[in-house]
Amino acid sequence: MRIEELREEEFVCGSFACAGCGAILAVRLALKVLGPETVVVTTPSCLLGVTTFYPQLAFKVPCVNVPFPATAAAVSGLVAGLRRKGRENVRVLGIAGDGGTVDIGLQALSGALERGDRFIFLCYDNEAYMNTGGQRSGSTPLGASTATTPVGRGAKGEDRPKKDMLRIVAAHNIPYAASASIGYPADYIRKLEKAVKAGGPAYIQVLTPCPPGWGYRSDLTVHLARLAVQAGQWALAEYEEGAWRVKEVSNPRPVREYWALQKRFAHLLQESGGEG
Ligand SMILES: Cc1ncc(C[n+]2csc(CCOP(=O)(O)OP(=O)(O)O)c2C)c(N)n1
Ligand code: SF4
Ligand SMILES: [Mg+2]
Repeated sequence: MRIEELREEEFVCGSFACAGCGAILAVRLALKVLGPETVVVTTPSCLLGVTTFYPQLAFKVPCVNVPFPATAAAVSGLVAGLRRKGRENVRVLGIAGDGGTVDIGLQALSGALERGDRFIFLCYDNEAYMNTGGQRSGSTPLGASTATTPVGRGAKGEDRPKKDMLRIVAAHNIPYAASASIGYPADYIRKLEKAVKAGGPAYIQVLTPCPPGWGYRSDLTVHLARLAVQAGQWALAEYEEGAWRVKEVSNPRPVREYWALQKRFAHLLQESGGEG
């Protein structure tokens, strides 16, 4: 499906997301691919906060909200319930932030992947716990300054590398797992389509920049989502039927170009004297 062929119908609209929120764009595109016969399961996060502002609900498809660690467990239950009712045509889409996926949601996700049910799990990765003030998560990149990995005397931001969640998921030998970026929407849409067609669990981790959390101008979201790939800070990878494919970057950019646009990396530029 090309971008021009996407449904015009919106399945998430009227949210309270910040201007330039990458997460809401990722979810909007995902639902345009999956369509109206979808149930969303989601969990405490920015997404939940900005879409379920009582009495308003921004989702136009059924949306089940569950406790923070439980997205994938609830997904499994829904898949079983729909199967029992003979409604296997309904797609179940679990959505969680990076904290809700790579940290607190990991155990439930591992169990669900192991059971082999047909569902799609979308991790929108803004690389920190944004809804609660930008604390580091297992998905925060090395060196990033966050509320809990500050920069100051004796502190230089996050001191551990980003958790390699895609490999962890792939180690469950599921039919399909991929990383994507909202800066490459055609690639993202193609991966969503593959996830829909997968004969078992499918996982997509999509990079979704966050203007207040990363400290950049809200009109730069898509630019940064592209630059992350071009500067080697985010791979567009696919694991399909046991084989890996990684998209080659045709126009690599120096990492300092990526750092320079975000407050969370400002100290790295000062340290390197601008050398990236
Ligand atoms: C068990 C539990 N612990 C902590 C919280 C508080 N909490 C709500 S949203 C959130 C941050 C979620 O981070 P992430 O999953 O990365 O999504 P984001 O907010 O970045 O979109 C936290 C810590 C909670 N609701 N439940
Ligand atoms: S804080 Fe970031 S992730 Fe949360 S709504 Fe705003 S832009 Fe989106
Ligand atoms: Mg997050």
